[in-house]
Amino acid sequence: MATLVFDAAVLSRKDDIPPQFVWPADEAPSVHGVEEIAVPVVHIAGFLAGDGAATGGLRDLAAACEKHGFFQVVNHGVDPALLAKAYRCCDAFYALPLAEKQRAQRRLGENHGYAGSFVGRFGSKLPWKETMSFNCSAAPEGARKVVDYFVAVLGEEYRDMGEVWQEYCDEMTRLALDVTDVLAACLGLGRGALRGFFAGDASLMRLNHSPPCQQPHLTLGTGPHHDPTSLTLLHQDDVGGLEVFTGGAWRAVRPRGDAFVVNIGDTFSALTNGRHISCLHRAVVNSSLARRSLTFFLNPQLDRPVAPPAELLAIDGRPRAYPDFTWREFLEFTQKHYRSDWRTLDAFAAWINQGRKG
Ligand SMILES: *[C@@H]1O[C@H](CO)[C@@H](O)[C@H](O)[C@H]1NC(C)=O
Ligand SMILES: *[C@@H]1O[C@H](CO)[C@@H](O)[C@H](O)[C@H]1NC(C)=O
Ligand SMILES: O=C(O)CCC(=O)C(=O)O
Repeated sequence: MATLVFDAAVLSRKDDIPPQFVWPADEAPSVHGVEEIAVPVVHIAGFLAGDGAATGGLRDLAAACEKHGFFQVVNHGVDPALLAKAYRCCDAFYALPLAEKQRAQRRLGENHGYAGSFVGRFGSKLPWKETMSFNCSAAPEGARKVVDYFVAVLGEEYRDMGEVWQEYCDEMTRLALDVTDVLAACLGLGRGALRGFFAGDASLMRLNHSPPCQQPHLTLGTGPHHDPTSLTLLHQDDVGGLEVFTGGAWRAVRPRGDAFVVNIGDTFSALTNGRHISCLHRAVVNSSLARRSLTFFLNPQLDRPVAPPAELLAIDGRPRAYPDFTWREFLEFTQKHYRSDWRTLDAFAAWINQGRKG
């Protein structure tokens, strides 16, 4: 298979983008732009303090989770200085010469490392971006995981960068678990009802960088997909570009510096017996500005059975929507059998129900 190397500095100046990056007309972004989506904004600190105004918004939030699974969180307690530091580290990493970034090269079948050359990806429609991904976990043995990873793959000079991402990931896990409390309330469960499910989490952090693109309407920074993961906390820079497919149309999520965009992933949807929805989303690119987004994916421990809490099934009264599975199995399924699209969870459930063959 031919290796195409994603060299941001070269590609961003090309008047005609290589054909591998050209998406079919029915998937390419509209030249006219799209309408914005108004998603609920949850005040995390207020909710945790039991503030009536914050908890009053839960009805809108529950409705959004049952319709498309996207919302934003503010008053989330993440220090703006940490976020600024994270973007500086993101820029510093992507500004490195290609060969330096490739020292962290992500290998086929792995979920961590630098990906800029898209060897072995499903399909030929390549996203206009480079990514750097790494594991993180709030489990005691995960406390130094991020720093250790940066030092191990890139060297001692990257310890400070690793420290920033360690701190950022620690904050993301804290915030993601706070968000599970809000979602538990939406589901009629007690506070903390979903936290235990994520003990010993196998979470993932990904830094996305889409350089400027001279033909932004032919390509996508991130193709349409569902997140197979549990909860995604995304911060996009002020260039914007994140879009959600809901009500039969793509809609843009306007960037908001003080907010994280949260979306429900397939695994969380299964945990709620299908009550909360995982929705198709993508990102478009810009002709004059590089676009960056920082995505944190909360995942349970690899071998913990994903099954709705008994209390939820009792409230819900509906039969089980999905068979029991583990995150390890689902992750492997998305890596080996099936790219993440809108049918992944159903295809996976069918594969389990047919005896996990193939
Ligand atoms: C990262 O986590 C995945 C599972 O979530 C695991 O398969 C992989 O080996 C881990 N990699 C590192 C470098 O810790
Ligand atoms: C690029 O970003 C700027 C600033 O956010 C915006 O005004 C412009 O419309 C964007 N262009 C494209 C092609 O997305
Ligand atoms: O490019 C983006 O900001 C979207 C990222 C995303 O959806 C993902 O990494 O799953």
